[in-house]
Amino acid sequence: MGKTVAVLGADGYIGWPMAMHLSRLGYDVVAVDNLARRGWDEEGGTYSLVPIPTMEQRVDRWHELTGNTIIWHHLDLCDHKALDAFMAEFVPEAVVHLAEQRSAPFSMIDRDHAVRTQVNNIVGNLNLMFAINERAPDCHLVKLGTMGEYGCPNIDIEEGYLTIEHNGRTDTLPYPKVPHSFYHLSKVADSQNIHFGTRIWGMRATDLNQGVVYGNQTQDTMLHPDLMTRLDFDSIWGTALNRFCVQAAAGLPMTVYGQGGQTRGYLDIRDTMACITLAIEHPAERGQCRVFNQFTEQFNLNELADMVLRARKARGWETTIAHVPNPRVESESHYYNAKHSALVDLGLQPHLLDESLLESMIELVEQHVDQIDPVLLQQPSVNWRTGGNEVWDAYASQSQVMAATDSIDSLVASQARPRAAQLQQD
Ligand code: NAD
Ligand code: USQ
Repeated sequence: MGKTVAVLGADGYIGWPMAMHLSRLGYDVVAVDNLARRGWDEEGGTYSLVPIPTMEQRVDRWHELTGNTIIWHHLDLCDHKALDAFMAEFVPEAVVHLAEQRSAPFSMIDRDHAVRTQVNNIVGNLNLMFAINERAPDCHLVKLGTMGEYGCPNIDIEEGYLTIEHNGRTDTLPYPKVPHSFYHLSKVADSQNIHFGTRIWGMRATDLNQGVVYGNQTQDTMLHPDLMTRLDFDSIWGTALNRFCVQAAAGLPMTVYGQGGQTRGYLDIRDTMACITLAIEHPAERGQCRVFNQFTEQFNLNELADMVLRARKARGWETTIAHVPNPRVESESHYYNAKHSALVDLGLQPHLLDESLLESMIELVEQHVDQIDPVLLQQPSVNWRTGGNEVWDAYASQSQVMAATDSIDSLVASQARPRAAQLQQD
């Protein structure tokens, strides 16, 4: 009998490959999700470029191909009674908590989306902490935070804590945070709550401040098309590198926001699998709130766009870059030096972003190029100062009309589908 690990957010981009990865390693995996993300896609007319089957289909296919069982559990972390019963039933050794609203632009659409993001993320995380404390106090909470919690300070970023000397006295305190969005702020609140939980209850916790993840292929997703994970490319859910690869494939300019000096930490999805596994295999002590910066390389946007341009040029394909007005409020030229040695010290062997990885991303995108909606791809629909714009309004209002005619069950159970393509036909 293996050790039980609950993967929360298992229907998501990281969660599904994570569930398979741990299952292959011999863990008894319980995959949890409330399918909220499929609903948010319906709401905004967005979709995964790579079609993704339902959770039922995914776990069935995984079992058929490997003989391994992933238990699928539909559950909302904001439903504290259901979460409490879940923890009492499974008493997992570790919980990998990925189940949050993860888009910065989504959180900046308007008051409603900021509130929904913070309530979903902060309340879900608090419910989980209480359920762990009451039902499985020895359980190790492995929580996905984000590098964007720190912002871009003009000093080196440490791994979670900073030793400060002030007026002749010295202390080691949580690193000061200047986050990028209401979404990133929700992660800061989670980090504070987790830190407090380790102090008052002796909870074990690892807070993984992750950079931007890229790539779609792991050992397990490549087994069968039904095991693929999602690929977001629109301006709400698609991260810059995904968007650049898809824009280039569609023959459109890559949209670098502003000057393009914005620097972030990045890592391959295979390294995300490895980092989370390392955290589980080397658990935090009771009462310890460990913070690891989870990324392997840092790039600015101009460098990322140049890398895509060069990879395509090697194939003889032309690619252009457009510096568009920045819809976000952020520094476009700044110092950035974030430490990230703790996971390497535990044994992480990074896959760096090279041409072969970019080639595989470009190839994957090429296979689905006919599914691209150019409006969703190209036009930012959220501005940090003014919120959702006319692009957001157009897709969201169409979505409401269509939702009125669809049953909610068919919406969440259906595979992500090109709603935008349907909209264009209307
Ligand atoms: P995703 O949106 O693809 O997946 C998140 C999943 O969580 C979705 O399937 C969603 O339905 C589920 N979920 C949300 N709220 C829930 C709730 N209340 N109860 C149950 N399920 C819920 O996101 P992702 O890219 O896989 O990211 C996973 C985690 O990693 C997030 O916490 C995100 O903030 C963090 N992260 C992601 C990246 C990245 O580049 N993708 C980088 C840093 C940190
Ligand atoms: N950007 C562009 N062009 C685009 C899209 C984005 O220049 O077409 C810029 C943004 O302005 C920003 C940078 O790229 O400066 C990063 O934006 P992003 O959309 O790639 O990623 P971000 O919003 O930071 O969020 C993503 C995930 C989030 C995670 C975060 C890690 O969606 O869940 O927390 O990466 S981090 O950036 O380290 O905080």
